[in-house]
Amino acid sequence: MELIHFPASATADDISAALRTDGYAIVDELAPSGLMDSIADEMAPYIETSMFGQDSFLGLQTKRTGALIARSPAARALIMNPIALETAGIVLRKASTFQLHLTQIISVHPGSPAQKLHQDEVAWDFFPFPLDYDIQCNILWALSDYTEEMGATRVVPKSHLSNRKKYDMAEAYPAVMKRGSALFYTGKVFHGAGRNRSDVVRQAVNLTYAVGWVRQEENQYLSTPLDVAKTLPDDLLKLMGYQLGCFSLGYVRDGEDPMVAIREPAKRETYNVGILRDTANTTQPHLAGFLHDIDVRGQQA
Ligand SMILES: O=C(O)CCC(=O)C(=O)O
Ligand SMILES: [Fe+2]
Repeated sequence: MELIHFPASATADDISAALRTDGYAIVDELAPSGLMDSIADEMAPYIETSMFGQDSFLGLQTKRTGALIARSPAARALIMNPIALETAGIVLRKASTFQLHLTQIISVHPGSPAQKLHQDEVAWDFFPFPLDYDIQCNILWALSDYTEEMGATRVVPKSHLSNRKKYDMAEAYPAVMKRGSALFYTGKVFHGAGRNRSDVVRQAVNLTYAVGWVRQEENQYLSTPLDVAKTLPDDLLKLMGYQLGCFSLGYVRDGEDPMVAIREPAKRETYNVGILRDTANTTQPHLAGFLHDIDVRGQQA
């Protein structure tokens, strides 16, 4: 069996529909190769000095290199890829906000055995999230080509649809793809790095988005020093978590939006449930119900 591929012209609707039915989608050569070159160049010294994993799950012969926003200006463009963001917005639409969960280059060295098949959402304390609520939308962007011999990530199609917790490697298929291609997958689908039986390093840029009400796996506030954060555009800062989740999550000072840590606003405001109105009216009846009898200063109910 071959995994399903989409051309780079695929829409976020196409990709999110595949995530719903199959739990994954491969989009061929979605990122320009020049952008992948820049990320590889900027990250090379950090990859060089990164540590190998300390357990066989993370990979004794696999390096993980993070803090891409601080270390690689080019990676910021990949994080803000419009199709990636639009897809994450659809997959995570049941939450009032979504955010960047982690940035990480995964380098699977020759000789590395296959990684145990797993669901990425176990990161949240193995909490059994409902099958119909997506917590995260993941992307592995191929930084090297991705062949089966090199340890292409293996995916178990449709494994996000059931509560079954164990799959055989024979049920997982390799996401063979060219450099710059993107493997999208949900937090529920079983997958794992393949065995690298080649003599080259298999590399991917793992960028994950998650709903705004969970703890981020990579601490975005400490990974990007404040003086670097102050040079970043608002849309990237919001994605990193410099925005209120739901209506009060992540506030600073006197109930204020965390963006005040970056730039002093023209007008000071406290958190308020009014910011839910946009999302509540569309996809979230439970929020609309909560809001209907609440007055917000300066806003019509
Ligand atoms: O590197 C890969 O192919 C997948 C890695 C992975 O699934 C993980 O570390 O959670
Ligand atoms: Fe994973």
